[in-house]
Amino acid sequence: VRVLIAGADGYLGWSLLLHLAARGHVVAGFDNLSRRARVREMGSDSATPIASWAARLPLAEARGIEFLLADAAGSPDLIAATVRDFKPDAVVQFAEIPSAPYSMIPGREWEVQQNNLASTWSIMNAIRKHAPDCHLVKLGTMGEYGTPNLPIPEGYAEMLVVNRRVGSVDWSQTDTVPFPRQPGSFYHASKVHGTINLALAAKTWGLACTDIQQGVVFGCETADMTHPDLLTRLDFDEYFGTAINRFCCQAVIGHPITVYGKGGQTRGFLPLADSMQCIQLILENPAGAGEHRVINQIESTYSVRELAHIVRREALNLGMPARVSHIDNPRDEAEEHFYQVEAEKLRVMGYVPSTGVGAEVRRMLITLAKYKDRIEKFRHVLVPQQHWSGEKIPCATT
Ligand code: USQ
Repeated sequence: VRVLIAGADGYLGWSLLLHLAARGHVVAGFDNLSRRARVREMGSDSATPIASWAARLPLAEARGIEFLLADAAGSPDLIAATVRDFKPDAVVQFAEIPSAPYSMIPGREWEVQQNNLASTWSIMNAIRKHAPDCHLVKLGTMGEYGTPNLPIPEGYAEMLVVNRRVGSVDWSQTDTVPFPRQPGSFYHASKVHGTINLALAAKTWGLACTDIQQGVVFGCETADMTHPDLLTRLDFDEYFGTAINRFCCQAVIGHPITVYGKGGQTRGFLPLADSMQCIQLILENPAGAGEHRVINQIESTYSVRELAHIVRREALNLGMPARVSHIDNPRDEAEEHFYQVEAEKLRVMGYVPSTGVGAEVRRMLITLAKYKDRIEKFRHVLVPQQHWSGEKIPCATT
């Protein structure tokens, strides 16, 4: 498959470039390096010492990967020319700002939505114009659904409206409709807007679209990162770090593991290597023309509290003095709730989970211990301050 990856310098993008190139696919990628800049602006850095863009260029070239500087949101003409010249069979859209807390900073809400909508928009247009048979694989999020008191299907569901009086008639009727999206941040809302645009592009332009509703990814390496120069980034600050990755960095430097509120928040998680395996399967089994295919991409579900204790257990076994601390929840979210997710499509395609969460956490702790000094230097970014109300005050231990 000829694959063009938008957002190729990020956590998932760089990992996917290496993964696909190692498996015989023809790969090109582009990025505007904004993730590097935003993490620096938030006062942090990647825990792993990633190669600079200039140093990544020859590493990519040596693997036959074309690697370009381009801004998906800001340069639609350049994106169109790239699609025209590379003639991809598939484009993977990762070029979005992926942070819920960042999107709740007063004044940044629209920056996130504008970037995320514009980048997908320029890719959809480029495909429509220059590669109408190309498969668009867009990264959405499980957070689009929120935490309804219902099992979450893969995108669409039968809806039964019971006994609604319209005029003088009582109606009870079913239809297949998009499952309700209830995002909990302006970032998650941007992904919902993306889903709506993708569904419409499939329906009206005939684009072949896969909309991945991915859970929280964790892990700091894959089998393709055979040398430290090939490592992908791993963020641990309150904005761009995510639950397990942050917990492991905290454990490595003996900082309390920060469970927000009661910790009953349950989410779908999957290791980085499994995210790569799933996207490869999706690329090798494309959606049909005019199809908006929604896939829930998770390995299994856990509460944040359970995960914190798994990280603590694995860290203690490695002699790290880890402890779990509950702190005020800066977010507006349910802390105890029902959560059941249907995630069958990838299993049908052949997805086999590679490892258990405990084993992957252990591997992460061993790798991250090598970069303890880098994490220690940014200890101040571990306690969250950005509240969903817009206020910025450090969260206290409860
Ligand atoms: N949480 C903690 N302690 C922390 C960090 C997070 O208790 O130190 C809790 C949060 O309150 C939340 C849960 O862990 O309930 C997940 O938070 P997260 O920061 O790991 O993930 P989230 O903000 O939901 O977003 C991340 C990625 C995003 C992706 C999403 C998948 O940043 O790009 O879309 O995971 S999902 O969560 O399924 O929507």
